[in-house]
Amino acid sequence: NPSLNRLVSIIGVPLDLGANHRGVDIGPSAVRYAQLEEHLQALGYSIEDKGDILPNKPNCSYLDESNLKYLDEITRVNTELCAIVAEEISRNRFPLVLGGDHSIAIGTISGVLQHKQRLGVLWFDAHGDINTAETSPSGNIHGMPVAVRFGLGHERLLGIGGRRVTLNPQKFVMIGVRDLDPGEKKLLKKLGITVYTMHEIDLFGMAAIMEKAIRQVSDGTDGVHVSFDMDAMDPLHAPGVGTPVLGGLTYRESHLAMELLAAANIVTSAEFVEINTVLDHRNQTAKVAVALIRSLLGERTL
Ligand code: HAR
Ligand code: MN
Ligand code: MN
Ligand code: MN
Repeated sequence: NPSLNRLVSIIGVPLDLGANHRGVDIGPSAVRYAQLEEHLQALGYSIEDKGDILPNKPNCSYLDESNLKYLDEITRVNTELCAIVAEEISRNRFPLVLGGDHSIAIGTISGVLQHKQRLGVLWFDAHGDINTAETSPSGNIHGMPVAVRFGLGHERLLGIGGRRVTLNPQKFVMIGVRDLDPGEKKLLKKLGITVYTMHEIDLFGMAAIMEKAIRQVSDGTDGVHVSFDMDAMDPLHAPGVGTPVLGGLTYRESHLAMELLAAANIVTSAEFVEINTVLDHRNQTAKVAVALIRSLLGERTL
């Protein structure tokens, strides 16, 4: 086992153009305000905060292409994010990306893929995020990053990263899912993606699910990326999200998942997304995100 990378680079992406509510653009600030850097330093990490990738706020018509809202600006931000993530990995640093809406996973993962072609991904989310413009009920690109990373979607999004980098569906696992659109269900089945919905978590428990998930994404891969949408958690614990869905992960279930990942020592990059400060209560969701990051990076009670 490689020892946990003690060099962490924080990258903020205050992008909300991929979501249906404004407000996730303050996510990176909210997480920094919840003292992310101080907590990680206390754990022995050496932190470099790369600051934010600043999106422009378009004032024009949002439909750049049919059913792809703000395609231009989302492509530009993700292209920049891809380059920064790739750069931090080449410096042997662990990229920790703070969203922003989940469309930023397109850039984060394409950046990681520049160095780790055989990448495993753990996707924590209430949603599948595997729509294309054809299946999306909303045209919001935060519902599409998984499809893009499997090579399905608009040419502009597929081009991010400079070459056709795609993930292996066998090494992609979803956890906490409880809201899928009809087209997403079809595609998930067609690609054969492992989806642990809330039903499986209730039935078998998070520990058993994580044991299987960890094995699947770490066997035969050269890195594991964690993409954590805060709406994977129950709105009781993470109220500050744009698309809350009842019946999500409890505080302890999500922490247990992070703790087991820390113990397995497999994670090489991570992102925490969809923190909507406008809908949050006293920064609760950002604080929960920081607590999850601490667990993921190895903090223990004793
Ligand atoms: N599936 C719906 C859509 O495509 C809702 C997307 C959900 N929002 C997110 N992504 N927070 O996980 O519009
Ligand atoms: Mn403290
Ligand atoms: Mn998501
Ligand atoms: Mn979601």
